[in-house]
Amino acid sequence: MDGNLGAAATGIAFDLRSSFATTPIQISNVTLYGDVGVHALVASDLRDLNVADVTAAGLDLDGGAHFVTLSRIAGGSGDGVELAAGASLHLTRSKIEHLAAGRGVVVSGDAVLENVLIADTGGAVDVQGGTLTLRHSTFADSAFGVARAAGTVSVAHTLFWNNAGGDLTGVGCSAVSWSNACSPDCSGVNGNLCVDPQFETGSYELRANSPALDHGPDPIAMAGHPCYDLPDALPNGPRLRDHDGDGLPHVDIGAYERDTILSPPEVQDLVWDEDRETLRWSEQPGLLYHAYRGDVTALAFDSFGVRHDELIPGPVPNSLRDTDPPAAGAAWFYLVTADDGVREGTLGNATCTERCNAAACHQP
Ligand SMILES: [Ca+2]
Ligand SMILES: [Ca+2]
Repeated sequence: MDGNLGAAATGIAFDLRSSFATTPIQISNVTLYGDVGVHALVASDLRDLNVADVTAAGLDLDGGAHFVTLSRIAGGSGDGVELAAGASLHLTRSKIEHLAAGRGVVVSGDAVLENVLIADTGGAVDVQGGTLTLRHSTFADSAFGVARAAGTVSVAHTLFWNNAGGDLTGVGCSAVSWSNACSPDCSGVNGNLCVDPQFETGSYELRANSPALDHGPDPIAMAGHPCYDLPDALPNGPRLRDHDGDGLPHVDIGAYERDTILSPPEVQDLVWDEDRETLRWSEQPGLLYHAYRGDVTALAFDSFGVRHDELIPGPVPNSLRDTDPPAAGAAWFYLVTADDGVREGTLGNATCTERCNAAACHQP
């Protein structure tokens, strides 16, 4: 189903039952109202849902495996998501907010939440059993952050702030890493912080001076996963971006990665001449350029070839010329960076991540 309005003034908008128990029922690009948005006894794949003003539960997941992405649950008096024992949920790149008294997610099954914002609710996640794996999320301005009565909880790269009844209840700081939690104060444990995250006005994105920016483990260990952050301004922003300009694309704490454009910026408009030996780009006054070359099979976010500045002839700073062909059947890649004399600019984006440009990353 795609592109519909399920408006049930009372009752369930979509009630999913199937004899193909493990084949997920797909619903996308739908706005739902009612007592319950989706009730599912079987597997589902739910994308681009807007679940508004429900009175019982936005998603009532009683059985099966569920994948939910790019969705928003907001308003109403019910819970956002209820996950029963025996069911599983992967909720990613989604928002649950402005629930009058309802909890964001109630977990009795096995849940993975990643790149999720839960704010202004009667409690972000209530763990009554099963497992909760929480990564790269922001939980703020709710009655509580994570409250565990039973089950297992692990938390990483998650930003808690201003949750009235505490950020973590029944969860020790030893189960939390690279996160921001102040109640209890988890700073000093597993790379955690307790700081004012400095949200932008009217959103939960991080300001340029936020101490939660670039606060994560070695980006090489992250391997570019998850790929994207929670989309607001930018639909598919890489999860790993370098904010402080040290060449290392450390992940930011929380659901949003800040899109910082450092100076000098990425080199633009690269195009080959007809001679197939000369590569040109747009020149900015006052900048120097560096060229990197390597075998195309070795190109990765932390492997960007060897610097070959001799390919850039001095009088023409906005082109390189390479008369050294690769071996038969092989191919070179080229990367070009700008340099203003203070710092070298970005190597651009690889899959899911900005390319690492620091000595620690360079693995030619
Ligand atoms: Ca970053
Ligand atoms: Ca950095």
